[in-house]
This record gives sequence, C-alpha cells and structure tokens, in this order.
Amino acid sequence: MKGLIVAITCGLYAIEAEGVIYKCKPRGIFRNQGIKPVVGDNIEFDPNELVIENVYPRTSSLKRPLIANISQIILVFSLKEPDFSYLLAFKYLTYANMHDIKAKLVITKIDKEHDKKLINEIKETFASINVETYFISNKTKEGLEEVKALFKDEVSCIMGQTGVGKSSLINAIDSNYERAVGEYSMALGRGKHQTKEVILLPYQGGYIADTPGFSSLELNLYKEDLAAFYPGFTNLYNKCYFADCLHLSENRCLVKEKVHNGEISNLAYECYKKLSEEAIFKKERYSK
Ligand SMILES: Nc1nc2c(ncn2[C@@H]2O[C@H](COP(=O)(O)OP(=O)(O)OP(=O)(O)O)[C@@H](O)[C@H]2O)c(=O)[nH]1
Ligand SMILES: [Mg+2]
Ligand SMILES: [Zn+2]
Repeated sequence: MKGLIVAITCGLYAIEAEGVIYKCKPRGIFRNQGIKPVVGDNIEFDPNELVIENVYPRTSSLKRPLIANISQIILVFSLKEPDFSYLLAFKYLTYANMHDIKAKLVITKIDKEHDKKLINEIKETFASINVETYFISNKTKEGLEEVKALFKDEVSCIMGQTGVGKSSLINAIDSNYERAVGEYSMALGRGKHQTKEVILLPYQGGYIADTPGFSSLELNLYKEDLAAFYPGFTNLYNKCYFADCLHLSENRCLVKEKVHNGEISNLAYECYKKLSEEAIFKKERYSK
C-alpha cells in the first residue's frame, strides 16, 4: 500500500494512507542500504506487518529541517521577540535557492509595538528581489486570510528561528491543530524550542509542516554557495570577470557594479558581505 510519512516519533513512523494513520517500522535492510526514510517521503508499506518496504524517489529534500518532497518554504520571522533579522532572512532565502525551492516571508507579531518604517523597508527590500512578504498577527489574526491562501494545494515547510510563532501560525490557521506553543524568554533572548519534531498536517489539498526552530545562524553555508545562490545575485553567478568571483575584493565584479548604480540594494549587499565573512570556503582557492 502507498502512504506518506507525516511524523516520526520514538523510532515509529506515522504513515497516512487513505485518511488512516498507520504506525510502522522501516525494513531492517534500509540501514545497510543507507536509506533513511524522513517526513514527507512517499513510501510503500505492508499494512498488516506494519513495515515500510520501499521509499520512492524524492522531488526535493532538506537536511535542516529534515524533510522531503516539499513544494515551498514559508520563512517565518517576527518583528519583535526575536527582532527581525535581515541577515537571517537573506541566509534562509539563499538556502531555499540552493535547494531550488520557492520561498515566501511571513512576518508575525505586528500587534506588538513596532516601527512602521521597518515594515515598509522590509516590504521594499524583498519586493526588489521578487520575494513576497506578508505581515500578520497570530493574536488578532490581522493579515491571516492572505497567508492562509498561500498553503492551498502546496506542501509547505514552515521554517524559522525558535519563538517567532511558527506553531502559533498553524493554530491561527486552524485551532484544531493544537500545536504546543512556547514562550519567548527575555533572559535567553530567544524562544525555548517548543517544537521538537517535524510533522506534516493536512490542509486544503496540501500539507503544512511544523518544524523545530533554529537558535540562530545554524545553517552553515559556504562562501561559494552564498555567491551562487544569494537572492538577487543568482543570475549574475559566473558572469563577473573572474568566473569564480565571490563579489568581494575582486575587480570587474558585476554585483558590485549593480550595488554602485543602485540596482542591488546596499542593505542586501552589506548582509551578503557579513554572511560571507562568517562562511568558510568549500574549495581551497588561490589568492589573486
Ligand atoms: N503578540 C504576539 N505573540 C505571538 C504571535 N505569534 C506567536 N506569538 C507568541 O510567541 C511565542 C512563541 O510562539 P511559538 O508559536 O511557540 O513559536 P515557534 O516559532 O513555533 O517556536 P519553536 O517551536 O520553539 O521553534 C508564544 O508566546 C506565542 O504566544 C503574534 O503574532 N503576536
Ligand atoms: Mg513551534
Ligand atoms: Zn562578482
């Protein structure tokens, strides 16, 4: 029988098939073959023996969060507690580009006291690189209807720092999901890692994945990946004078030209430089 892995808890795989949930174990042989079924995998299983027999090829897969076959990433940030971070937004967008998965930004907690200018700046910055932004409150439900529409017929992975309101968003969409919601700790300056596991929840012809939050800049991207997949830079990759240009100190760099003439925002480029500084090289390079 064909099914979909919707959750993994304590070594048991929750498989949804024709509206029923089966709790299965993987076939012992998977370990030897290096196959590790993950949430989002389409699989073949034996409903009597309750074992997973085959994992079908994936259309996409992420390591962080560990999930397969998603059609979009919904990046969640909060305006406050924790503060919105351009650095993280650009980093996660790079990660989505690396995996060739479309991404949208949802920014929560607009009910909290905030600076209107920041909202406009965020909107404009991401509109200039064709990334949609949505501003909502999970508390008052302002802006929620537009966000709900994003999930129709998609397999969406919700991703973001701990405490930004990922699980709260899912509950705001439908309170029947009853996702546990954590607190924001002033002392820690972050959320308290409420969600511990990836889970797929059915919604409007598709699925929404709730995922554990990151503490900070946990995605360790390489300098080369930043240059190749940074939002707004992707179609310039390999077009600079030096084919392997990292758009930093190199001469005749197209990215830097575009920053200079205003086609690429300074804010985007400043974040790029900072992320690149923190990143390591994938390959050893010769200094020019
Ligand atoms: N005022 C306000 N508080 C919110 C909003 N969304 C979430 N919160 C609060 O933010 C805190 C964290 O929310 P969660 O939904 O647990 O955050 P999460 O992103 O799922 O966190 P992890 O599961 O740890 O990754 C809770 O105290 C929520 O009540 C919002 O739109 N407005
Ligand atoms: Mg959560
Ligand atoms: Zn360049």
